[in-house]
Amino acid sequence: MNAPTKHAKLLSWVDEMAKMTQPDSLVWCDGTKAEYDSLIGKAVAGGVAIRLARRPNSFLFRSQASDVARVENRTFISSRSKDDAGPTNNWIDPVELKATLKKLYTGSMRGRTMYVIPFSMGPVGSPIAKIGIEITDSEYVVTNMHIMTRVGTRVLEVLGDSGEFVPCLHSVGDPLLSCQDDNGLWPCAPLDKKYIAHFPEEKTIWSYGSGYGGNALLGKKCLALRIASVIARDEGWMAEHMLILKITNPEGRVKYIAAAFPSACGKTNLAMLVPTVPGWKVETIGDDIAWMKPGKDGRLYAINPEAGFFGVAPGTSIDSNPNAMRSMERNTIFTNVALTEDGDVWWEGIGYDAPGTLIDWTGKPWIQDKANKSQPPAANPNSRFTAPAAQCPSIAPEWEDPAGVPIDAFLFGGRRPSTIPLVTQAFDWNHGVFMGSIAGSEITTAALDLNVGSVRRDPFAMLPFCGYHMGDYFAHWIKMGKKTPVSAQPKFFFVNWFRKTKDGKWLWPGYGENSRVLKWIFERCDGGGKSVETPIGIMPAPDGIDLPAGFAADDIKELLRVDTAGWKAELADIRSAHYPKFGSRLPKEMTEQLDALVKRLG
Ligand code: SAT
Ligand code: MN
Repeated sequence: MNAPTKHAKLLSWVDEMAKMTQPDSLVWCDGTKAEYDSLIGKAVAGGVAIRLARRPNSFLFRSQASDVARVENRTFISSRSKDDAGPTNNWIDPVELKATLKKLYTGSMRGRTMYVIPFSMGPVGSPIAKIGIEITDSEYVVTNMHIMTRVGTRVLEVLGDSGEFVPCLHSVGDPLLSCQDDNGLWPCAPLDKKYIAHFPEEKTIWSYGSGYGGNALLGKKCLALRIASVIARDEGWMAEHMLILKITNPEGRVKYIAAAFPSACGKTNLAMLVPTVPGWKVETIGDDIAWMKPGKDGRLYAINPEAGFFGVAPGTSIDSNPNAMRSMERNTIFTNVALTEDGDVWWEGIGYDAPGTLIDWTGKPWIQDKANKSQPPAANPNSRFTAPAAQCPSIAPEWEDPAGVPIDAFLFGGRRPSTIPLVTQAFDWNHGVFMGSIAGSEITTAALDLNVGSVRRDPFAMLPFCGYHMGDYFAHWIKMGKKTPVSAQPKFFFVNWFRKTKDGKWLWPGYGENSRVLKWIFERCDGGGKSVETPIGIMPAPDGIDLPAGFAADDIKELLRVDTAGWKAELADIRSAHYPKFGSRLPKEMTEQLDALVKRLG
């Protein structure tokens, strides 16, 4: 096939990668529906995908047990100096890692087709968007990239003959040596052969051995967060692990909120929230990633670089997230969910019992046994739906505006059964950066070397996604604040939907009721909102939150209480265990914030 571009650097890179990986054939992806249909057809013929009778143009893939999630311990930031990767990333010397990987890639595409996917992160041609080219030997990757990014000829047009692109090499690391096709088995390499490698100085990604999610759809975490965070640092903008939502009050005034939470805190639910406060409206711009650049007016303008949702299926139901459920009614790829007898999907927490005998995510018959608490789940806990964002009923009309939307507020949070109140506003930008830097979730199940009750810090929810030293990343946040005029700065809020009573009951209902907290945040951004100043920040006055009918006065009191003893323990932990990790690269502003807060607490 003739290459649809004259871009010399691109052509020579593709040629070099083809010589190394030795595919049977090479296809330049055009992003058309015909291409999608033919590649899905190939996956169905090879037995790795199943067409779902009950959902138009939707398919189910089942992976292998070694390939069901991002592999953080096989993910590397391979900067020239180890110090530049920082204490929170795995590092291997780039020369050594490339040599290891070149051996693995040699011949790794034999028997397969090499697809070259030109894709845009962000609306094609937007001044905030970036172009990537992913080379892959996986039809699953191409079809998912069709949904998650903007793929095809339009992208090559914008790239022209000499435009910049991020080269993203991907191989499942499973050449077809003797069989014609995958014969029903998801292709991948064993865990110790998987590498998700980033070369920040070269702005290049090499991924080997996994076909799943963020390991393989390289536009998402690899480009849009790890590599983009490096580019953003160098160019003076921000690549963040944040949802973006639009909130409109009953008078029709609008605010845009960007929010970062560690995994399993309901980011997709918040992005698609259905408010319970009458007259208020929430719409979705994005559910996972925000790229923000200062505009001429000094404000930060954000785009969602993605075009789809790669959402966790279990727990998603008409009650918890009706907009997500409606987004995946058609044109959706499901991965590792269970299959019903009549050709639909099912998962734990979908809101109704399993209808009849299912085929579970491992391909075996599965009959629900509610009495058996240790029954393995039918859907893998990290099973996913890949759905076009445009299908989301709550998508905002301006979600693809190339100029982006101006951000009014940043939210940080985590799962914190204790200490952290429902909502606190930072006094200023640096106090907000401090809040972001200490975010995290409490450990609720004993894992690895972590104790139940201790906090697993996940600064800015970027721990696995920052492509450089996290101390420098904090410094970049501080620098962005200095660049942004105070009047144009978003306000910062720390939120916690997950407070519990001493006997383990949720204090806050969450889901749509979170709109009550968003309302107060909106009012604060608008110069109102009944509030009180406390040592830890600005908090709602006792009657500041518009509460659900019958909400217990004691409960809201507890949710808005400043737990001085809890905070003191928290700050001691930050001082002794969290901040020292960043060594001399921890900006002094962070310790200043810590010292000031200790002093205010008395
Ligand atoms: O697999 S992804 O990285 O795309 C999603 C996630 O794990 O957060
Ligand atoms: Mn994410």
